[in-house]
Amino acid sequence: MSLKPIELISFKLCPFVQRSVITLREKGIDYDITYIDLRNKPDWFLAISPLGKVPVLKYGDEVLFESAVINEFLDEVSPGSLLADEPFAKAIQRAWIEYASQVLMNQYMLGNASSADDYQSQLSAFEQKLAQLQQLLGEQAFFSGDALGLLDTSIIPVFTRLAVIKDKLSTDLLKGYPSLAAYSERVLVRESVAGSVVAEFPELFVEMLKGNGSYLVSAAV
Ligand SMILES: N[C@@H](CCC(=O)N[C@@H](CS)C(=O)NCC(=O)O)C(=O)O
Repeated sequence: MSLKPIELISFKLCPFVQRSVITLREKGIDYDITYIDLRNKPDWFLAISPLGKVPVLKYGDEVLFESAVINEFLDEVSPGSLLADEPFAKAIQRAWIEYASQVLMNQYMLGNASSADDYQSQLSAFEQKLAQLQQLLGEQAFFSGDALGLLDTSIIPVFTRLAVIKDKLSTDLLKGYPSLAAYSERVLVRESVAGSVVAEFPELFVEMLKGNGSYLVSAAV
């Protein structure tokens, strides 16, 4: 199947866009990427994005939004599949992809918590999710099973950010989760993942946390 030109509208720090970039790269699909500033959204972007959110995928003259939907579309129009075949197994993967969105939101709230109390309550919610994720992973190499799938492309942005928090802020939030730490090492070195964020991502990410008055940065907890 020949594809129409693909352009992904992105914000350099957005984990939801990163999901789609990983998917594009895992599937070997050619794409262009256009970065916008979410604090100053261009009119052309507001005209095509129903919720004013990235990612938006331009497919020829048409427009698609919502990262999980974009990823399934990309998966369907390219060879091979990153989702399970069997309907129930596929449904479970979709359910956990939705769950992964909640983990990303939780991680955002944790990073941007500005008081010790808020940080602690976000941390306990985040750790509950890490425990559930570790249980879900079990002995598997990937959340999707033996091979990386859409569930992985949806959750990996969490690990990209945890690695920056560890390297730049000396806080290892995966310390009590050895299987997740091993998973993180396994996936972050993949070309599709390493190339899914801009080279200056770690600095930009820490700058954003600082700008939001992050307790994680100020207390170097
Ligand atoms: N459910 C959406 C979430 C996308 C989202 O929240 N994007 C954020 C940036 S990471 C955004 O564009 N926010 C702009 C705004 O809310 O004004 C998806 O999965 O694509």
